[in-house]
Amino acid sequence: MRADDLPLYYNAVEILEHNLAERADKVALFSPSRNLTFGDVSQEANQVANALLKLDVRIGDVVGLLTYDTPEWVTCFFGTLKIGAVSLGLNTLLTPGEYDYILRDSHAHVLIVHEELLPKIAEIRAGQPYLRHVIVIGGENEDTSYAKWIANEPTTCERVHTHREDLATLNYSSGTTGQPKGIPHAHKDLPLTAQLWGVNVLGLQESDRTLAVAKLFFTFGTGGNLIFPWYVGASVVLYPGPPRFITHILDLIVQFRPTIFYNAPTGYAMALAIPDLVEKYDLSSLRLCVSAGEALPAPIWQQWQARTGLEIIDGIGCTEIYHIFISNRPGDMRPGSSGKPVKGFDLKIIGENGQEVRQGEIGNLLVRGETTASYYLHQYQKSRQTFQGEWLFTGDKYYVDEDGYYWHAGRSDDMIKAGGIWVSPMEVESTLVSHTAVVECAVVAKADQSALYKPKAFVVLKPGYAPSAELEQELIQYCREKMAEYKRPRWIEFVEELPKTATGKIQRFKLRE
Ligand code: 3UK
Repeated sequence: MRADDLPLYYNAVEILEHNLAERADKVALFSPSRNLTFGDVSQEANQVANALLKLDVRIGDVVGLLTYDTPEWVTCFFGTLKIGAVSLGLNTLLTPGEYDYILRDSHAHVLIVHEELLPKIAEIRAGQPYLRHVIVIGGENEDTSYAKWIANEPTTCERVHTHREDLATLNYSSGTTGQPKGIPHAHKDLPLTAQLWGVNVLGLQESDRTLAVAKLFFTFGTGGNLIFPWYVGASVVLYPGPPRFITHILDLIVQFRPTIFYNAPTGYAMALAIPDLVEKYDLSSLRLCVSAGEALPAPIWQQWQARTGLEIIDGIGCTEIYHIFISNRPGDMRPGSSGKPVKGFDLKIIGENGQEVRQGEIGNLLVRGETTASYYLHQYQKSRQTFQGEWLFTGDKYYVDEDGYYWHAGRSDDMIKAGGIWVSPMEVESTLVSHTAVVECAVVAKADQSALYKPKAFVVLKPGYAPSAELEQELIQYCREKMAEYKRPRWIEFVEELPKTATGKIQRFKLRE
């Protein structure tokens, strides 16, 4: 399938509404709070659409969505798309300062926020130049509550016939330096990735039921646990809690019996740490597992297979391309590798001279495919470095083995993926140096006992402070409080000085060794 195969005027709300007459009564969405049929979701999404129209939201306007993976995430998402507005899926783990930046940068007019996350917005609300309305999910007694907001809206709404290249979604992704970058995707990208990976690689069918630990605000989650299953009329199970509550997640598998399970490598390692995993949890509903976000080490693949009898499909995707473009596939796997190119995407691996490397050599991975975003919002320079004509510079190092499998070989920048989510070493460093005991520091990725990478800090102390286990714990705790928890360093090594270039730049590669 190519973008040209879609109608010129195509709205991705079609993914929810196609074939609705036949499947109106099928459960589309299972969740701990409530289950909704396709008919229910469509009606509630229409109510959201009508309520947004009343707030004067029009085609191209941005609607922010900051909530856990609850049914409202889904109704607000499709309600936004239906009227041609752009759904900004916000990471629930950010700081008020980050929300402040993103809300300004995206020009969101409306923000729909879960009541538990509202305090982080309340702090920065007053200074927002574009944000006109805040709707609160929960908070039943307030005037701005979601329930009241949609209560009297009609359950039908006319679809805005967007161009297939009109923007549908916006996600922010962090880089080594500076603020996170807004990555806009068009309506066409959603059905395209659904077909190219969801159907062609995963073999999704109407009878499937998916469950993802990866959140809906992350395109790994939106694609895997919403767009792709609904594209074929399959159902989804939503898990609103944090990825570390592995036993809750396993309980959900037992309760809702999904056939496909998405997680990051850390999630599989956590489940494997449960001694009586398969005795305690009935995983027999599952036919496939998926891992992405960071490389899945072969030992985790093998242990999972040995213990559960299930194969994990590891595939690499990125927000710029929306989803997975190199993937293992059922019946064709090489544990430890990312698999082979997904049909519909072209790949090249180039050396420092810009020429393609020979088979087996490591180089920079570039990808070409029709689901790729065109630019980073308000980031002309960064866009030109990453979106190189038809090719996307991924920032990943790769090599290909003699059988054509692609192997991840690190990043070309200093970025760390921990638990499948980005950690910028600079951010952790600036947090650490704000502590009174620290002169300077450098943060790099270090492999833990499961061969998964986590931040490690090398710290130079101020005169008068001596290295100690207590100070190490204090610094880690300090980072926990100042940043999202997953960004904290897991180890701290106190050093006399940091390796630097003649110009004073920290040589992180030396510390990685
Ligand atoms: C790294 C991987 C090795 C890699 C994502 C699936 O992770 C996703 O998107 P992000 O924009 O990050 C992209 C970067 O993450 N990475 C992701 N998957 C793998 N490295 N093996 C993997 N399997 O550095 C890549 O450039 O946060 C993943 C689907 C949608 C996504 N957005």
